[in-house]
Amino acid sequence: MVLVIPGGTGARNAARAKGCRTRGFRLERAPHMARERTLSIIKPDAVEKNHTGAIVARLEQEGFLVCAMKRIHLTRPQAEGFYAEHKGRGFFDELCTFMSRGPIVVMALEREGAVAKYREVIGATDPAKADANTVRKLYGANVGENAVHGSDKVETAIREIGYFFAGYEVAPAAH
Ligand code: RTP
Ligand code: MG
Repeated sequence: MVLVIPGGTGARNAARAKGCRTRGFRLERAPHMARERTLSIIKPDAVEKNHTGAIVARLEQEGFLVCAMKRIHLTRPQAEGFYAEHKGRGFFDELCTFMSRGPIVVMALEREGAVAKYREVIGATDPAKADANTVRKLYGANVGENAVHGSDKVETAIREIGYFFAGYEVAPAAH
């Protein structure tokens, strides 16, 4: 049987000191979660409603570092380029019209397991199906106007951050 005690030797010794049984168990370090980046967009609907500050505050509370941020107004070709993977789908035209109708706020966010954690915090694409207290449940109107975008994979995040930011514009955590 495997008993995972996070934190390695120090935590393991502390667990033994507290009288935790260790005989018969194999003690292992918890898997390390990598520090990642993800791209966040506060979409035109949420920017129009002045939800930018509340959404950024929520993301910081969830442990994300905002390492790049800017407010921009996409042209329609820029919106089409960003969402090129959806070209040919029924909602593509509507999506690009929506994303270019007003200013957006784009951010590169950093934390451990950023891509999955961010998607957990924003909730399902359709706000009606999103869990309570997720960003889309709180601020989204419908499946199209759903307040925020998030990268779906680490590789996608790298491409999406590069779509909006030059390398020098992304400031990682000071160590
Ligand atoms: P996003 O890329 O914006 O973070 O959203 P997502 O991964 O949750 O959803 P995705 O399938 O990638 O769709 C991209 C965006 O297209 C709009 N959409 N409209 N009318 C519709 O059925 C429909 N489906 C998707 C949404 O704005 C969605 O976030
Ligand atoms: Mg997506």
